[in-house]
Amino acid sequence: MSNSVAGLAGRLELVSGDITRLQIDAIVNAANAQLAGGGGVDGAIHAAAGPAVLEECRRIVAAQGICPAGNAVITGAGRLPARHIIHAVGPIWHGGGVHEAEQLAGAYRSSLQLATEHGVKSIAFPNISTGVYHYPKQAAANIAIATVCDYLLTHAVPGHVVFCCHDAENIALYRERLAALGT
Ligand code: AR6
Repeated sequence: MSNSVAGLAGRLELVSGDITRLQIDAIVNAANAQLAGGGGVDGAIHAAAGPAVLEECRRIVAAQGICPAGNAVITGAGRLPARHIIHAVGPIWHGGGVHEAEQLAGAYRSSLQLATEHGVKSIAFPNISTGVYHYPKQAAANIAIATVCDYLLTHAVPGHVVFCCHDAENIALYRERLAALGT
């Protein structure tokens, strides 16, 4: 690990539990390309945020089309304590040969770029693509942490990034990886 990455430790945090409960500027949703809502963390976020957010998603798709894997859009957060929801679309795992890694990194990077553009000071990510989309969790954790670290090394905003893990396997993977960074 390089010294510069070790210096990021204070800007990274691991939290376990429900992302909808976090008091933070922005939470990231693991959305589908249609931004149509669904199960998993997407279902939990829309259920907690209320219908205004799904309506905003519909307007975005009507205006600019679907959000392909590797990209993200930003909306308000409805009834959630956060100020923004960033809807990131991760890849469906097809075995690793159809650019899934680039798309997963893109989902994290696009979310961070939106956060910077909107002055988001703190942002929480779920473990994008590791549920219904079946991305292998170890590989996804490595990509998520590496992509966030790369971005933070060259951007002061967002200042603080939370990895919000909901299942025991992801919590253990992130704990181990972040400990290696000194967090
Ligand atoms: N807070 C934080 N993390 C959660 C929560 C929660 N409340 N609930 C689940 N997770 P998934 P994907 C974790 O399936 O694989 C949807 O139907 C969960 O442990 O939500 O990107 C969308 O509409 C898992 O590690 O998202 C898409 O169609 C992680 O969230 C599709 O699923 C991601 O699991 C996206 O699939």
